[in-house]
Amino acid sequence: MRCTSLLVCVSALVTCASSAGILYPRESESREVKSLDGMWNFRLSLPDSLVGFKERWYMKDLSKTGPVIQMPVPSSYNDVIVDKKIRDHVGLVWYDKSFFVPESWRQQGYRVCLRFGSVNYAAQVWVNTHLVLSHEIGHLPFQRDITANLKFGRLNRITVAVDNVLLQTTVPQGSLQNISTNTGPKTIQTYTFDFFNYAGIHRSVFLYTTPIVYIDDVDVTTNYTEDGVGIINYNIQYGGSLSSGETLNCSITVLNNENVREKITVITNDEEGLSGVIKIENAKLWWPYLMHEEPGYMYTLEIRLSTTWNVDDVYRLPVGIRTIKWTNTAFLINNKPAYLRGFGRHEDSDIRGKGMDYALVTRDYDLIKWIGANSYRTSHYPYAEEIMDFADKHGIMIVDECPSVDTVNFSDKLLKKHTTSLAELIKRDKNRPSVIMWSIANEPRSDQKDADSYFKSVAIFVKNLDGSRPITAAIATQLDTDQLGQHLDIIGFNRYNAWYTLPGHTEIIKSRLEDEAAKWHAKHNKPVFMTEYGADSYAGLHMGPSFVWSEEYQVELMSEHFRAFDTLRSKNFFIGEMIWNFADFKTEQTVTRVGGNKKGIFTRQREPKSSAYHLRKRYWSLANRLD
Ligand code: GCB
Repeated sequence: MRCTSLLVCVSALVTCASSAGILYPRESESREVKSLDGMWNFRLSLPDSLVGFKERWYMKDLSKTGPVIQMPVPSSYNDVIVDKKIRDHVGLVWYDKSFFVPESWRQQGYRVCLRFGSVNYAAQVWVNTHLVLSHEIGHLPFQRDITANLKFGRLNRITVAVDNVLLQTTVPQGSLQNISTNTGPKTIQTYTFDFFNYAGIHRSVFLYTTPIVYIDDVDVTTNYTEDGVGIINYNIQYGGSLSSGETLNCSITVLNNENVREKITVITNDEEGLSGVIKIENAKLWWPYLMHEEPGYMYTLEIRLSTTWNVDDVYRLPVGIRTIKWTNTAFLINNKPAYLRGFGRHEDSDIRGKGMDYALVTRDYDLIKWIGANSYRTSHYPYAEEIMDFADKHGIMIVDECPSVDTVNFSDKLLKKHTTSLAELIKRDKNRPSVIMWSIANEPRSDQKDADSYFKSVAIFVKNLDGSRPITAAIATQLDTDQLGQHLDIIGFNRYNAWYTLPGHTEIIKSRLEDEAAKWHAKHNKPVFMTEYGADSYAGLHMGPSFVWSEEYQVELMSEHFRAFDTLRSKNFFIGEMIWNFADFKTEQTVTRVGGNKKGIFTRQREPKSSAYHLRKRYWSLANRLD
């Protein structure tokens, strides 16, 4: 076998979800956080994909192995650089960077962790020539205590190998194809999903410190009583070992968002006691945007872990108090039925690709609120934790999706990785009030042999990890052959009437859509929402009478969907509409796309098309509010 990828050749080193926590690094009295973002050395692994391993590039400065360029982190290397060779590279690339670790960290007895928010798709990481981390499945964080590998008071080197190859056993799936070219044989990556295979170090890289005995993870669920008492159930796991005779104290303080103490609970010397219940009189609930005058209300759980001989550890976790329930016709938040007005989205913008960027996220949330939406699906993979923080704070409900997209050829190996991606996602996002559902897949071939048992296993797996939220998926398979819907709590379906089916014929939409949604409900007796519909439009293309790809056609197609949605809402099982897509986005090169997918109601530069104004009118009126 010719080795072309990390996945094929060193898969034994790839870690699976571990039982340790993955709390977001936050500074406190006991914790320092140092960012390793900035410019890193970068080079492609050429002439062959494994040359970096053969020549052990992790043993020396990358700049000593050959010519390097400077690459920003976070960003997608295959978007930011204007070099076709880099954009189209299939296989491994290498990054390295020097960083300083203060001597004071050793003096204070800190434990130092290295944490990546996301590297796509697979990564191996060395610190000062020691292999410290391996991770597969992009879009999810991974970390490790690297204290033993550091040189305190000196410069250290971090080296990262990144592999963007997708195979039939990765999540998402892809294939490699060999083609002949003028300069000899070449391997190209192919995949069926409709977004660009951005690669690189996509989110922030942090070093953070903790004391030797530390808060490793926190689980929170919330509720409230009829007389207004908010309930926070918590469970805290600690890491590090206690010496014999050493006792553990944990105190928890809840701060409201004016930083006023609400309630203190103290538990002493009792590991069992790291679970408990906090009650808050006259609690303020977490509400979605436009469902309440103060949406997204967050408390802070201030956790202090003290031991007899070690330094205290302090971690502050944002917490929203809300309940989620679902019946066979409705989805309820704080016991009120909620109707989802939302989008499918992508982490995508020009130049940075999927690189996390606060300015972009701020603009996006501004636009989401401007348009009056209250929700979106993280199609088709988990979004950055920083983006999810905005959702918590602004009251935007999230259908949180794992990276399983267009899944075919169901195998045990794939199932293992698919469930690993969900385990890592749930561990990361379990405490977020904004997360209202887990989406276990987008458009799998759920009519294929084995789809039934495969998705049954996925659904049971998720339910065992979190029974407090419904599971859903975006189904594209036809209703009579689909085998996935039966395993879900809420049915999501994608349909492109008058676009891929009978383009130009918007007159088919209303009756088809009403008929299909009613049948999904009748088949499964579960709530139904539309996870995708839409039309491409090329911003600035106007045609009268309307014609496919014009702004007028996109608006007309939306109007027909709105008419169907209105009828469906009156039938009382239809819980939401999510247009595809929030903004135009980059895809692989294909003749059916003009510079990428243009179904955005905003352009890639976040300028509104005619459809944005049209959707705005609808979403504000659905919220029963004039803006
Ligand atoms: C779909 C996919 C989405 C595509 C969209 C389209 O059904 O779920 O990833 O981008 O169609 O525009 O074709």
